[in-house]
Amino acid sequence: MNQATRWILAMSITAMCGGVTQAAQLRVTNVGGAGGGQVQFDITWTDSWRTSWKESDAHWTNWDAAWIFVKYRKTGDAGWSHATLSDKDADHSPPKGARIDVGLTEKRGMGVFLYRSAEGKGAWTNKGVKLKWLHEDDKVADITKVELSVHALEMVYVPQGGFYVGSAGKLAGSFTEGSWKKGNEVIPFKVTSEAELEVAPKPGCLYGTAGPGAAHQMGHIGKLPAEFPKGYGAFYCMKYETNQGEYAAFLNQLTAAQAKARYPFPTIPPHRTKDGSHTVRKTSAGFTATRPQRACNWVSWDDAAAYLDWAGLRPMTELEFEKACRGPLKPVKDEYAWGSGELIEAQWITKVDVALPVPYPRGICGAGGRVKAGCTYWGIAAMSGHLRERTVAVGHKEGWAFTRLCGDGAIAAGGLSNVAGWPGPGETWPARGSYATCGGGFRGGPWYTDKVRLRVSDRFLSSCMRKTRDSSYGFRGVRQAPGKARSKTAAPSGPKK
Ligand SMILES: [Ca+2]
Ligand SMILES: [Ca+2]
Repeated sequence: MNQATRWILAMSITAMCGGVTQAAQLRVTNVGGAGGGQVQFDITWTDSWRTSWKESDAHWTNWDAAWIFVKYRKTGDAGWSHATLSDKDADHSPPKGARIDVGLTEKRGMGVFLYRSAEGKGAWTNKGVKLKWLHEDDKVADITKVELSVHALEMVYVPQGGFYVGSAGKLAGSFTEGSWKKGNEVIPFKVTSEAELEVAPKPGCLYGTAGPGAAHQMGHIGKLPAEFPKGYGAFYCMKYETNQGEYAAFLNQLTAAQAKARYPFPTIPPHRTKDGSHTVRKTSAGFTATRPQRACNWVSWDDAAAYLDWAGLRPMTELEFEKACRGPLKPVKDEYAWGSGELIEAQWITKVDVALPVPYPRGICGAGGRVKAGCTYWGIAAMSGHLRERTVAVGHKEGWAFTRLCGDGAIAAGGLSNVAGWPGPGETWPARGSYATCGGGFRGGPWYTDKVRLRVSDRFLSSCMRKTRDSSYGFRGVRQAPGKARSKTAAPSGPKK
């Protein structure tokens, strides 16, 4: 392990909040069809929470949730299909102490968020969850005659509210307020709504410190549309990078042609597989991962986009990335996702298997706990370091076509995502050296690089992407929160003066 590797976060083995480090795990069991077209199952995961706290005269509430979606296969189908769930929250049956909000893509129920209705933390089990499947809409007459599969991903609620982008320090292409002049310190810009936002080197506008042409450029000036997710509105962000077990489950439910296009292993150069970091393999029993909890590397943009479309999620924007890391706090010089400029002890994904970090938000752990666990203000793990995050670029015009449209659960026959406005596919990007300047990019840095690349506001490679796969490339998804995602008793989350 070289010096650079040591800095980088990844999976901190440090126990936090006095707890015992353990493998964070989510399990769905006892899946079956119930009466009335309902899909029933049990779900449990460790280190769940819901909490409220006060900061800078504002009250905040956040929680973690499972994003749950259902796939089915009829006899003779080549691949699995996405089940259309009822678009009405009340049609679903959460156990006592839980809430369910439906996530829609256009008007179709793609999945649900299941989360705590009251404050608490620790292991959380829900038995007998029932989701209403509109199976007749999917042309399934009898749900007991099809195979059912329930998927669940851990996510974290990032509440509505203003936040800053850009921070002081030596960064590549930080965002800045538009009155910034070259040679001066970055001026953090506050995002205060989802409305159209002017990007220009003028006072009151959003801009960046790298001009056109750079891999971390602000290559386009004009009005960033209202539909482009700015991070102000509430959204859910995956707690961890997509893991290898989740990716194998995805491959197993595609058609043979789709799976072939999305299976990384055959494309990994033999000398790069020696580290054993990527463990998804095709076997006689289907795709399996011998290290299912390990974050999924060796994925291209096209792989990530296809997974997110299939799961009913979407990529995050650069602005959402900074909100998910920093929360409502003022930027700190040289800060990492854990809210300080100090480096933390790290483990290297490809060399050791360690327990996933136990992330809790600021309201539970305080500032010191965040640093120890390497998690963001809201309790999201591994945003700085570990595998690179993928974001939709503010700095390139192609990214501006992105709306909040999420995946619809189905990908194209050839294995690509097919959601209007998403960057890519990679084959459409022009070659520019070994990187293409395009509407997608990287944030948060990988485990092995210069520590500067891990900083929240560093935009190195934020406006360009390699088309290929690499050991440091991972991804995670987000989804805007359904409108009613809030407490029954507390005020709506977000700043309350
Ligand atoms: Ca990361
Ligand atoms: Ca699709």
